[in-house]
Parts: sequence; C-alpha cells; structure tokens
Amino acid sequence: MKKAIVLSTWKHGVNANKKAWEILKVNGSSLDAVEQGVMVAESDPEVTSVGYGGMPDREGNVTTDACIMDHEGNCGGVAFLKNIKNAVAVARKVMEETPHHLLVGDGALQFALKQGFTEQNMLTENAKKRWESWMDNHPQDAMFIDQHNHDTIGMIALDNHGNLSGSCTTSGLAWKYYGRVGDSPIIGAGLFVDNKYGAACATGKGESVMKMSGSFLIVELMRQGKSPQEACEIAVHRIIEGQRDPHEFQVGFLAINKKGEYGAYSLRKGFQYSINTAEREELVDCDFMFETKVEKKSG
Ligand code: SD4
Repeated sequence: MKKAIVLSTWKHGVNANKKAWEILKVNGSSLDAVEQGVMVAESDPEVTSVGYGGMPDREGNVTTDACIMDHEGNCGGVAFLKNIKNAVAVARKVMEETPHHLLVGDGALQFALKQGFTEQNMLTENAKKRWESWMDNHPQDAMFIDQHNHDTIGMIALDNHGNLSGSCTTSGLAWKYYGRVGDSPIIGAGLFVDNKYGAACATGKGESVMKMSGSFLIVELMRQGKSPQEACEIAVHRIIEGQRDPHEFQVGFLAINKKGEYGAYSLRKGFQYSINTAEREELVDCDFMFETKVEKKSG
C-alpha cells in the first residue's frame, strides 16, 4: 500500500516539503527526499535560522550543524561548519564516503572542499545588520532563546517503499557562543530513525533536547508500542520533569511510525509543522503543553 508522508518543522517546511514530496510521489527514496527537501531551506536567504542567511554567533560567524539518517541505520553529520551552504549534503557525504558519523569545524570544511563543495560567505546583509544591532544593544547578555532566534528544520519521511529517513539542519541559536553545537547534528538528539519502528526529529533549545536524547527517546517509545503522538507528548513531559526552567524556552518534536501514523507536540504554543501526504499539504499549528508563547526579547 502506498502511504508516503513527510513532516518538517516550522513554516519554512512548506517549501521544503514541496521539494521532498516531488521525490516521494514518484516513488523516490525517503533519503533523497529529506536531503533535497531541507536544502531548499538551507539555500533560502529569507530563512534566518538555517544555512545561508542564518543568524551568526555572537562574534559574527555563521556556523551550521546538520545530520542525516537512512533506513539502514546509516548516518552522517557535520557540526560547527563554516562557509558551506548545504550542510546536509556534506552530512550525507560523511555518511556515504567516510567510516565516521560526525565531522566538525575545520575538518568538516576540509572534507567538504575535497568533496567538491564550494566556499561562500554565509552572512547576508540582513543577518549582519541584526547581529550589529544585537551587539549594540545587548553585548553582555547571556544567551536567550525565543521564537525569533531559532527555527531548525528537521524533516522525517516515509517513502512508498516503506522506508524511513530523516534530516536536520540549522545555523543554531542566534548569538550563540563561538564553537557552540546544539542537538541538530547529534544522532539521537535532533534526529533518530529506526526503520523497524519510526523516525523523530526535534527543534528548539538544543541543550534541552540533548540532555534527554529527545529523538531517540521518541523512537524508543514507539518501539515499546506508543503511538507517535503519545511518544512526542511523553518526551515533552520528560523535559518538564527533568529540567528546571521549562517556561523559558521552546522545544518541538515530530514523529512518524512505520505505519505512516504521525504525531507532533511542543512545549509551548507557537510551533508549526508542515505535512504532505497524497491527501494533504498543510501547515499545522502544533498541540502544545503551555499556552504562553515565548516572549520576544529585543535583539
Ligand atoms: C539548536 N535546535 O541549535 C537548534 C536550534 C533551533 O529550532 O534552531 N531549533 O539548538
């Protein structure tokens, strides 16, 4: 039975899903779909939290994190990568061309160049202006996290062959410390796929997702028989139980199981996700635990 489905995080998932769906609807692989889908967001300068056009760290460097995982349990990732637009494509090369799972920093860049990727300036004029304004107004602020300075794209898909894959890519939290890496390139945190049971991805404050291996937890819960929706909700509850400041940040999870059932849940109001199936193409307001949105702080 044909039951392809693709989910991705946030509004920029709409265009990303369109690309992924073009691949899925002609019986392409979920791996190609999740790679090429999120590349749309990475390449779009209007998307200020992923790839080219992403907000820089507090020193003005745009550094990106990404990973990808296929239906055979293969995975690859890059972190703290500079000057390369499509980090997810480098992650796929790490998966396919090396014996490793994660390359970081200069090593990741060197590898990308050897693979034929070209360097480019990732800091757009818009991002530079916002960084300069933040520097002028808040140079000493501790890092804050709100709806406006993070929005990773995580994408999970089931193809018509019944195979699950996922990808996750981000420029991370705006104004992060130089060298900071979040959950997005970490298998088990920002993304996890087990082709027998399901796939999950995360968005939001990476530090909170890493502490509880969020995506792995959700897939494990599906393995134990929970529905994707139950699994996402339990994972958000786990964040509340385990962490002291749940009101200060956002986390959202997406999940798909082997049957093509899906779920989504976020800590706070405001998270949206995009879904495409043969019957639906929609941007959905996600169910959430807390009514209050994260207040925008200037920056
Ligand atoms: C991170 N999870 O680097 C990412 C941030 C993000 O939507 O953009 N989430 O922590």
